[in-house]
Amino acid sequence: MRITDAQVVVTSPGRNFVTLKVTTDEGLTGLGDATLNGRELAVASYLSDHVAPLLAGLDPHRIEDTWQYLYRGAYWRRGPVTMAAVAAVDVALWDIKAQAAGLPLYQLLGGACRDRIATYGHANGRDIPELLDSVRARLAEGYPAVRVQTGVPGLRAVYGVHTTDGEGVAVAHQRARPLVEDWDTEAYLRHLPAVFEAVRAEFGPGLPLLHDAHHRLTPVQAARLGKDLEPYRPFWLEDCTPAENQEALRLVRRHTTTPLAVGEVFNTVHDYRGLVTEQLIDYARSAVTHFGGVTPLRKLFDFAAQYQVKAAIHGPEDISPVGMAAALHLDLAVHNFGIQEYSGHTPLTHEVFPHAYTFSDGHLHPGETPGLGVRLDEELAAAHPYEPAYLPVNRLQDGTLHDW
Ligand code: GCO
Ligand code: MG
Repeated sequence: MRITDAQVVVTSPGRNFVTLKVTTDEGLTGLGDATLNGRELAVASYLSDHVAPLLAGLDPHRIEDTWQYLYRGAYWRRGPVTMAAVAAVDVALWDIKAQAAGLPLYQLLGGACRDRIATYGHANGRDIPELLDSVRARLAEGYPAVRVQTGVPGLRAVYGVHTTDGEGVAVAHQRARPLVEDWDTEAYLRHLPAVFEAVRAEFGPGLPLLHDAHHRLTPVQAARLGKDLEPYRPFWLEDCTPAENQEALRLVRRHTTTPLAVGEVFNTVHDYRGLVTEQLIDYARSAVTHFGGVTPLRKLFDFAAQYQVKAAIHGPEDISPVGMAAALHLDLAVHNFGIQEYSGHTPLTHEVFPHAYTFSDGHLHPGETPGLGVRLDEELAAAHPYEPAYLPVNRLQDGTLHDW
């Protein structure tokens, strides 16, 4: 079998997604997700200008070799644009291989290690009562675990809360320029334990509760937060410090037994090396889409397993159903599975990407369709073309730019 063509499709059924479609001379086509939120066209160009011309004529079965060819062969390694592009090729080739074998992808990864995939959903509220309502809504949808994010008194906007333009329209992801949010770390640190206290008082000790600090704290602030949350037994504290500095987590770890999760902005195993071998984290949260594909993420999870670090694949709405399906096949097949983030997609997105995976009773399953089990409705995709959109930025109250 030979690759005959590779096309990039950028579509915006509510938000932008970048999809690679690889075609073979035997009529099989494979899909890969290359969505990099807010920088989509850079990856689309990387793929169509620099990668697609190299793929024609290659044997799609040679996944590892093609991965090395694109990673080592570019000379310029790592980085989110490169690794999202490499990921799309890797996933599309796994899709083709599994279709050729007539098996769902998870079977080629060693087969199922569990019957279904436990998820966590997002509960957001401008204040505590609104957050409690949101938790109730997630529980009614069946989610077995919930991430809790809430507004901080005195701040206009807080990460995790839908921001509106005053007329009730969500604008955070649909602006020609980034929305500017505001932030005050001390106010946040004072408020969050009360949020956990209220959620525990309402829902009891058994509900797994997660929280995302979104890279906003210094190591000593993160250590204090970890300690302050200990009485409420969080499932994890996510991205407590900016992700580039692995050493920061050493200080955090020394002071708290609150479990730590990182990785959504990591691209390779090298970002994790010290964190895993020193056992500074409990969950590795990279997405298939931003980590170079199924091939390297599987290697990371097998490495992490030796240190009892668990897999918790990043699954926000900016991972397309193609990237989500790839995550689910891996989730089913790795032994050290922790939890899967799942916020779902708009109904239109589900139509653009018809898929075999299912969500019921708070659990996902990739389905039994050969390959990834996702297709692309190209006509519908074309009817919803790219729209410029950025993630928000964050400023302190004196105007200093802060991590978002
Ligand atoms: C999460 C995330 C996301 C990111 C988003 C950026 O834990 O799901 O932090 O919501 O902000 O993926 O594009
Ligand atoms: Mg996060």
